[in-house]
Amino acid sequence: MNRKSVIALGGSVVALVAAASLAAIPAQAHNDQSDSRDNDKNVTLTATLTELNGSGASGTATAVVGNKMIKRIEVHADGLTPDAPHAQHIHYGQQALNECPTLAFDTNHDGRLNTVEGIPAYGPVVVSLTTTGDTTPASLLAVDRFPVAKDGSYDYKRKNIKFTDVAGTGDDGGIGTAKDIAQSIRDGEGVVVIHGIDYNDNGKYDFGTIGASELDPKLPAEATDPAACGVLERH
Ligand SMILES: [Cu+2]
Repeated sequence: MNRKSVIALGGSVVALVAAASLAAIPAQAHNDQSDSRDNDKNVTLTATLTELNGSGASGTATAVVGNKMIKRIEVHADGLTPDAPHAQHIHYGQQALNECPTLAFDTNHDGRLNTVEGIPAYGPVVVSLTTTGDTTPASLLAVDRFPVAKDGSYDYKRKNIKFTDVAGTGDDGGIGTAKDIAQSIRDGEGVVVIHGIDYNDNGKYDFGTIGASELDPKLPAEATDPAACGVLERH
C-alpha cells in the first residue's frame, strides 16, 4: 500500500467515527432525562400545513410552549373556503400516531376523510385555537369563535393558552394530564388541523353534497371536515 492510499484510508476512518458520534447526539437528546428537564424551558415548534381532502389549503403554524402553557401561537393559512369560519385545533393522543392522515384512514371508503376518521392519525382535540374565550376541547365546534378566512386566508395569533387534562388522550385511552400533554407537544407530537371545506363550491357550508357532520348533526360536514394539517415539530 503506498503512502497516498494509507492517508486516504485514515481519512475515511476519521469520517466514519465522526459520523457515528454525530448519529449518537440526537439519540441522547431524546432520552427521558433531557425531556423532563425541558419542563420549565420554552420550546419553539413549527408546522407546515398541507391540504387534506383536496382543499387546496396550505399554511404555517408556530408555537412557543413552556411549562403547561402555549406562551404564544400563530397560524397563517390560505387557500381556504373564503369568508367562512374555520375551526382549528391542536390534536394529540398518546394512542395516536401523531401524524397527518392519508386517504388510508378513510375507513368507510367514501373518498373523503372526516374528522373522526383522522383521529387514529392526529388524535383527539387537546386545544381549540379560538379567537376569544375558552380554548379547551369543549370549544372544538365553537364556530362563531374561530377565524374567518377573508378571501381564503387568515393570520391568527393568541397568547397564554393553558393546557388542560383531556379525556381519551392518555395511556390506554384514559385521561391525559395537562403536564403530559404539554410535554408531548414539546416533543413534537402535536398536530395542527384546520377544518372546513366547501366541496361543492357554492360559497357556503351546506348539507347539499355530503350531509351532516359526524361530530354534530346540526352542522354540515363541510364545516368540520379537515382541510389542512401539519405536525408541530421542534428544531
Ligand atoms: Cu381539529
